Amino acid sequence: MSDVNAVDFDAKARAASGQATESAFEDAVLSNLICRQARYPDIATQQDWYMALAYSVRDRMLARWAASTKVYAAKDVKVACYLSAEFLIGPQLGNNLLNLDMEAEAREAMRALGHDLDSLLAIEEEPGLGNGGLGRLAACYLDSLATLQIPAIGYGIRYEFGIFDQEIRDGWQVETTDKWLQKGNPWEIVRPDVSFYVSFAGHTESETDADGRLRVRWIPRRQVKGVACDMPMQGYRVDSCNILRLWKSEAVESFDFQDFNAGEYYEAVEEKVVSETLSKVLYPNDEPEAGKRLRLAQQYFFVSCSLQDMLRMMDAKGTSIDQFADLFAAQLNDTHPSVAVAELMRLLIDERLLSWDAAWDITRRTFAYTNHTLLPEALETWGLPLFQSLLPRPLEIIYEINRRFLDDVRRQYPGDDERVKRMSLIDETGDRKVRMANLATVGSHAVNGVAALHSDLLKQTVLRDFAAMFPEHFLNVTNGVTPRRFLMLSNSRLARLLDKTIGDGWRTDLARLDALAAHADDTAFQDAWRAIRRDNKTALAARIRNSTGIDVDPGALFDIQVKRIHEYKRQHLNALYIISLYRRLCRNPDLDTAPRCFIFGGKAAPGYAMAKLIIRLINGIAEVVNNDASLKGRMKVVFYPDFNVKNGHWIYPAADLSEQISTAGKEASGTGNMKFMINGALTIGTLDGANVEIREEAGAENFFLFGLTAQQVDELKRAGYRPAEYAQGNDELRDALDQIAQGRFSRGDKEMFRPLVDNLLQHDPFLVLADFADYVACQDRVSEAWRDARQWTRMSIMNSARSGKFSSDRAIREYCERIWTTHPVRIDLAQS
Ligand code: 26Q
Repeated sequence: MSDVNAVDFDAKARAASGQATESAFEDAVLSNLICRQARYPDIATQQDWYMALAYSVRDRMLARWAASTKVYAAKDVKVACYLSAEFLIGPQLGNNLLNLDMEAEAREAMRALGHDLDSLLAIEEEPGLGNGGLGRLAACYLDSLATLQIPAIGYGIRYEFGIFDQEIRDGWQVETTDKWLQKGNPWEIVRPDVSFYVSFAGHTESETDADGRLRVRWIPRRQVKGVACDMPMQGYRVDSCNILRLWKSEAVESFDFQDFNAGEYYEAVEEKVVSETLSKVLYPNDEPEAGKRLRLAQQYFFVSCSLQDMLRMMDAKGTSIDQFADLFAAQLNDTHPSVAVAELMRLLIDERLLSWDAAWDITRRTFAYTNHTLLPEALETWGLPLFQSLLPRPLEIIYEINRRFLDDVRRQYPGDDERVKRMSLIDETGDRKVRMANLATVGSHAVNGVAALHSDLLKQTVLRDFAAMFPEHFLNVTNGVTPRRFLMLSNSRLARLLDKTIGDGWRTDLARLDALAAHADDTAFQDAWRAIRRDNKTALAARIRNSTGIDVDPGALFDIQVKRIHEYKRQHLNALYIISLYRRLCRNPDLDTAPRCFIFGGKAAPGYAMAKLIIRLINGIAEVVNNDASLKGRMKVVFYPDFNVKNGHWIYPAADLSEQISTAGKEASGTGNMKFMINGALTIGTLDGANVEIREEAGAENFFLFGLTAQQVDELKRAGYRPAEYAQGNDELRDALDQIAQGRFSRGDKEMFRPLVDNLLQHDPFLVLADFADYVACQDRVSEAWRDARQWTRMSIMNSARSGKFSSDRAIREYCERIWTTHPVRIDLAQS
C-alpha cells in the first residue's frame, strides 16, 4: 500500500522524529503529524496524534475514492443520490479502520509510536448532524452503499452546530452547543472549486424569448454560495469509497470594496454574516414555528446545490439532459428535501430550456420518496406567505404542478371535489400552506414506508388518495442498520465468537447468522456468549459510574430504553412500571425478584416541555430508588446523559432487554430495536413499526409482546377513550400516579409533575394508561424468564441468529433493485 502523500515525507519525518520506524503506516502518521499538523513528536498532544492518525487513514481512503470516482465518471454508470437534511454518521476513525481492515496495523503502528489506539479513538468528537433515527438511517445506508459497491453520493448540510449536547442538572435536561468542529475535522475535504449559487426572495418576470417561448426570470433579492465539503465513506473490505457531500453556505464574493461607501460596506458584511448563518445550526425536531424561515432556506439551499452538482456531473460525462434520470436516482429522505421536485423542474425549464412535459418526465423518473412518519402533526407544511417571499419561482412551479395534477385527479374522479381538496399540494382549509408530502408523492415514481406495518398504514391514512390513484408507486422497504458499526465495531468480542462459530461470511451477509441457531442449546457456546455479554455489561457499568456516579450490578437484568424522548415512545410508561415495581418492593421487602437495572438515554427537543418533564421524572425516580438501602441493590435507575452514536456503542451490546413500547401505529419503524436485537437483547414491545417483523423473525417465543394493536388503538380512540377509568380500575397504576402527584419523586414538590399526571388522567393521547396493565404483566413474564439463565441465553442467541433481515445491506439491495435500478460497480485499486 503506498500512501500517495506520505512517500515524499517519510525520510523527513524519520529524521525529524529521530526514530527508526517499522512500517509504512507509521511513516505516514509521522509525516502527517509533522507536515500537516506542524507538530513534532516530543510536543504532540493526544489530539495531535489523533489527527495525524486520522489523516493517514483518510489518505488511504482517498486513494480508493479516486479509483472509485474515475470509474463512476463513465456514461453508463448510474449514481444513487441520497438527499437528507440529516446524517448522523457517528465517530469515524474506528469505523474507517474497520472497513479498511487495518485496525491491527494501526494499533501496532501507534503502539510503536508510544500511543494507545483505544485512547485515541475515545477522544474523537462525533459529527452530530442529525436528530435521531432518520439521520442515523441515512448514515447506515451510506455504509451499505459503499460496501455493496453501489456508486452513491450522500447530499446534505454541513451544520456548524449539530444536535445539542445534553447535560443533566438537578435532574433536568440542559442543552449546550455542540462544538464538533472546534478542533477541526480531519475527515473533511473542502472543495472551493465545487460551489454553486442559490437564489432567495425577490420576484419573477416573464418575457418571450427569440423563439417565441415564454420564459420566466427569477430576480432574486439575495444569493448564497454553497461550497462542497466531502467526507469519504469507505466500504467494508472493498475498494469502493463514496462520498458524503455536505454544503456549507458562504457569502457570494461579488462585491467590490472599492465601489462601496462606508454604509454599503457594513451592509455587505452584514449580508455575508446572514449568508453564513444558513448552514450554522441543525434544527431539533418538534421545534415550534419560530425560526422556520431559516429551516426552509436550509432545505432549498442544500437541495439546489445538490441538483446543480448532479447537472454538473452530467455535463462532465458529456451526456445529454434527457439521460438525467438514467444517470441519477435521487431519494428524498422524508419531505425535508422535497422542494427538490420544484427545483429540478426550475433548473430544467428555466436554465436548460426544456419543455414542461419533458422536464416533468425527467423529474418523476429521478425522484423517489421515503416517508418516516404517520403523526399528522409531524407532516411538513409551509405557509404560503413565507414560501412566496423566500422562494417565489419554486412556488410558481409548485402551483403549475398542482394545476396539472388536479386536472388529472378531476379527470379520474369526476365531481369528487373533496378528493381534489385532500390531494391538492396546497392546503386551503385554514391559513394556506404547501403540503410537502403531497409534493414529494406527486413528484416521485416510488413512495415507500420504512416497515411493513407503516407502509400499510401509510396507504390507509395520510397517503390514501395517492395510493388509490397510483397503487403501483407504493412499496415497503423495511429499515436496516449496519452490522459493521453496530456489531463488529461496538461488540468486537461477540463478532469474533461468531467468526469462530459459524465462519465470517455473516460479515457481508447477515442472514448467515441463522447458522447460530444450531448452537443455541450448546452449553459451551452459551457460556462463551454469556461471558461476553457480562463483559459488555461491566464495561457499561464503568461508564455509568463515570458519568452519573451510580453503581450498577453487571449481574442485574439490564433493561434499556434509549431513543429520543417523546410521548409516543412512552418512556413514561416504563417509568410508571418502575414505580410500581419499587412500591411492590417497599410493601414486601423480601420479595424474590430478579435484580434489574433500568437504563434510559435520549434527548428531548429543547422546546418540548412534556418530554423534558419526563426526563425530570426519570431522574426523580432514580434519586429515590438508588438511595433506598432497603432495596439491597435489587433495583437501580439510570438516566445516561447525552445519548448519541458514540454512547450507543457501549449501550446496545450490554442490553438484556430492549424497550420498544411505543403506542401501536405511531413509530414508523424504529432502528434501535434492530441494533439491540443483533447484539442479542430480547425485546419487550408493542406491535408497532418494525417490532412486528422483529417478532416474526425471532419467533413469538423469543419476544415479549404486550399492548393494544394499531387497530385497537384506533377503535378505542373512536369509542371515546377515558384514561381516568383505567387508573380507577388498577390499584398499582393509581398508586404510581398518586406517588408522582404527591411529590414523592420531586422532593415533596406537588406542582412539578402536575402537567404530566393531569395530561395522563385527562387526555393520555398515547394510551399509556390503557396499556399499563398488560405492560406490567409482560414485565412479570420477563422477570420470570430471567430466572432461567440458560433459557434466557438461548433466547438471546436466537434473537441474534434471526436478525439477518435487519441489516441495512438487505434494505439497500431492495432500494437498488426496486426503486433506483442501480448496480454494483467493482472498484479495484490495484487496477486503477
Ligand atoms: C422537521 C421540520 C422542522 C424541524 C425539524 C424537523 C424534523 C427533523 C427530524 C422532523 C423529523 C425528524 C426526524 C424524524 C425521525 O427520525 N423519524 C424516524 O425515522 C426512523 C428511520 O426511518 C424511524 O425508524 C423512526 O420510527 C422515525 O421516528
